[in-house]
Amino acid sequence: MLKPQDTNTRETKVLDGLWEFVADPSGHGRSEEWWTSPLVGAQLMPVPCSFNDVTVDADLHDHVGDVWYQRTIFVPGGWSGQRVVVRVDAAAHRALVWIDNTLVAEHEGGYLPFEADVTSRVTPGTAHRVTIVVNNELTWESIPPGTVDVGPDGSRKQRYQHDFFNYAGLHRSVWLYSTPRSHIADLTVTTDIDGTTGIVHSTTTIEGEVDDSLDVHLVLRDPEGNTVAQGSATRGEPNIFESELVVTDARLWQPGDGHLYDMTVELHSGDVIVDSYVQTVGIRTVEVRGTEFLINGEPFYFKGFGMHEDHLVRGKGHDAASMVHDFALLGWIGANSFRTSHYPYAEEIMDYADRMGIVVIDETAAVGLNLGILGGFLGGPRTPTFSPETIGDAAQATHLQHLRELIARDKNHPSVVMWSVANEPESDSDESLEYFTPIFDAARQADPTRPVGFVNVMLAPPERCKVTALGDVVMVNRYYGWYLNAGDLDAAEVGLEAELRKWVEVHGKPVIITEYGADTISGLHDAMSPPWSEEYQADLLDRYHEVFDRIEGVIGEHVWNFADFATAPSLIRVDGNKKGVFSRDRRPKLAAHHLRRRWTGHR
Ligand code: GCB
Repeated sequence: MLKPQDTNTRETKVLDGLWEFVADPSGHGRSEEWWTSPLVGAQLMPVPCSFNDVTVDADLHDHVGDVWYQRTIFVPGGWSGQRVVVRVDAAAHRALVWIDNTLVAEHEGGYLPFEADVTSRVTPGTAHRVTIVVNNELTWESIPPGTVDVGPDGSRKQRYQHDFFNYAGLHRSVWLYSTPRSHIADLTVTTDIDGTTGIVHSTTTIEGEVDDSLDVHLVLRDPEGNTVAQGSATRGEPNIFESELVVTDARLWQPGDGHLYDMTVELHSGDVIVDSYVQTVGIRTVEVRGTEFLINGEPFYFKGFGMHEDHLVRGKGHDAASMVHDFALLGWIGANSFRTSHYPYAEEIMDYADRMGIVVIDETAAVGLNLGILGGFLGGPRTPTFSPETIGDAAQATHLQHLRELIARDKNHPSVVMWSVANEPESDSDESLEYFTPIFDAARQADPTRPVGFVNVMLAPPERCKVTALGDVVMVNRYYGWYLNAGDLDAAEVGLEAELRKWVEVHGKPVIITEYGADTISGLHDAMSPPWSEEYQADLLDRYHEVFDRIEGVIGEHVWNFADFATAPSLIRVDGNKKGVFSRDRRPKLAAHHLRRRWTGHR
């Protein structure tokens, strides 16, 4: 799905700002058809933003169910004759959209965009009412999963297995945009390198009135605006055009050097430009060979973090200032990569990663597919995860749809070097293998160019994990020295080293430690380095690094987490998860300085 943009044939209108908003705790809105008139008793709510922390209303903070957003939009008169589209970048976790009294879109999944062609529903030059109902319930059919407990008084509580707060609302921009009726509907770009030559393959899909007069012309320009390659595409099927542009002496997209070309794709009918779209292109290759992860044929070592979209007040609402600041901190500390733990991040973040030369492991929202974690760590019986009563066919269908939508959105980002299909699911049972086989197949079918993996949990060690065999890379989260051997870094070091060696030996694939870390209270210092102190976090990371450096086959380290983040209330979470190397307001803890020394050589 193409991101909206302004070109000589397209126009966008971002609908961010304050919307009318009401929570619907009794769930009457749908039967009372609240979209048919102005919302009663509404307050103003910022978009994009999670609704949970903006006010000081505890009921709204913990609200489970529907919330309603509404505003008036004005469709520019100049859009007459154009195709008009409404697009929602993210509505957590599902939404319905009405223009005036007509339902125009419906979407499941909180982290990916959806849109609707509303040309026949709007009149350019007039105002219309847009109403969006957003529902935040997590169930056995949603990704991520969860359950809703209903109390005797009808009150509802959301339960979930994952360790971050279930923020909800319109987390990213809402757009109205125009395209020509016959338009470029999709683009898929893949790149190859042959010596110093870059090859850019692209597939352009068009929709609308598809007649024989149409053809597609492409021009690739460097950042200075010089044309480096151009050509016409070959028509395969009536609505699909293929092209290959060859760039001599190509400057590659590389980690640390986000060199991007602009590819202007024009749909022509004779001399008339029917539609145009500008796609950024980074020329690079990705390959797994033995225990190496190669970018442009060179071994790459991942240094960075698992992150979260998480900020004070805004929750998961996207904000450009915070994004630029977080990337500045990634640069300061010497990180070259991150994982979009545990869901797809805003498209603006992916664009910025392309531009900054930051490598991304792009993860689905499949987190918490594991009902055995608590029992497993406490040594008790483990509840099976994959069953008809819990995570079964319905969740798998949601997962597959979400994965395909993620790849459709992010396939053209050079920064994305791998798909992570899930975080810490149950992975040592036959049922887990059965569940994940079609998921890996779907990822490879949707994108044959990138490695695929999933993130393994400590309860499924190398000899027992059945799902790792499906992936190209081993990704493991390990908490020796925290959930195991707390306070004993000598024992932690021994356990970690033995296990990592086993992963390399048993699977013979590159190993990335996608999580390791310790909860740490900013400002808690102690000469004896006990758990929760800044010294302990720094010491633990240093110990892990000594182990990583001894093992060939370990090709990456992503500390958990970049910054402290909000979670559901729990006795092991004091004001959220404190494993950040930066506090929630982005101040470095002692460990940040250790990492900076390791990753940049800075003294
Ligand atoms: C994990 C999870 C992550 C948690 C982290 C922790 O393994 O993947 O979501 O936040 O552990 O801090 O417990």
